[in-house]
Amino acid sequence: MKKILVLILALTMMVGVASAELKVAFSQIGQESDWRTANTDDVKKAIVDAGWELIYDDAQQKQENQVKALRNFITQGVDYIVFTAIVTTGWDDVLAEVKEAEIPLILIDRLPETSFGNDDWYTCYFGGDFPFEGYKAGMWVKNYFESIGHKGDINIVRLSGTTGSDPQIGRTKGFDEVVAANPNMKIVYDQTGNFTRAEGQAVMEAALKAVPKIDVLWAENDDMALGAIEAIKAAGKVPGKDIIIIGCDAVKAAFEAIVAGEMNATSECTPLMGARVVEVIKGLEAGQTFDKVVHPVEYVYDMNGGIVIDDDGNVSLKAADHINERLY
Ligand code: GZL
Repeated sequence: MKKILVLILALTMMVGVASAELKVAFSQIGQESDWRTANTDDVKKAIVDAGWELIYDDAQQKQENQVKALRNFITQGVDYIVFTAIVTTGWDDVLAEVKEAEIPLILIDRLPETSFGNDDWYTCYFGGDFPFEGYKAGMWVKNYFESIGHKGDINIVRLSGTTGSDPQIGRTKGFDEVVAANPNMKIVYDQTGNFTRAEGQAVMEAALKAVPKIDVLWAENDDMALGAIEAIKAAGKVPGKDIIIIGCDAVKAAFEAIVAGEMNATSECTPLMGARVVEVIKGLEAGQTFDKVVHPVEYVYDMNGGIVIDDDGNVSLKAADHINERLY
């Protein structure tokens, strides 16, 4: 009996030590938005809470810094790499080196593209369905204006995200599908605000000077919408009334603006990816395999709920009913 207890204790200690020795590297884009901060905090906390060693790099919005970080991770001999790519292209060489080093690559948030012709260079991806997020935003605009009996054109200003990033490409594509199907929806001004409040405010200032009549602001993230609201106020207009504003991400600051009447809707994109990262690493350690691409369920939140947002007839949810559960 004593021998069995000693064996169980030894095995427990071995598993414990093995798990603590895992080195998990995380290449993050930067700190450009509330969404990014929530994403960083959630993933870092999950890795540390799992008892693993975290090697973290903040690329400060520069692709070249992410390439350097990935090469450093290889040199350090990490066990896993968690990676979100600031833009979709320009990764072939370094991702080939990661594959060569046989380090499992767990993709979150933004997907990079490669010319490898297969998908065996990464383990799995978890992140928003960006075209669908944009599509739902477009459907919300279409159906909201129908619900208030609007007649005639709907003049839309678009603040797009970081040019060439997966969410910018996807959200623009999805929203444009709705515009193509509804000739009264007109994109009258279209510039990147690079997912930041400051640039969103600056671009909206220019749009207000250039466009005589703006009905809608569609911002591809909430931070740009919140920056634009300051420009709209400075121009003597009432945000949420003179100009209907829909953002993307569904961060708490957007819920607060909607409840305050200064914003009208936001298409959700969850930043909470830490649990999935830990689930995948623990599963891989136990020999499991995973679906290549997994998207979380995501909603649209607005002033009153009830606006149809997709082809299945799903409707928006009232932001005020969900603001207390929003932790970021
Ligand atoms: C989307 C994410 C985007 C957010 C922005 O998954 O990559 O980057 O929508 C963030 O807020 O800057």
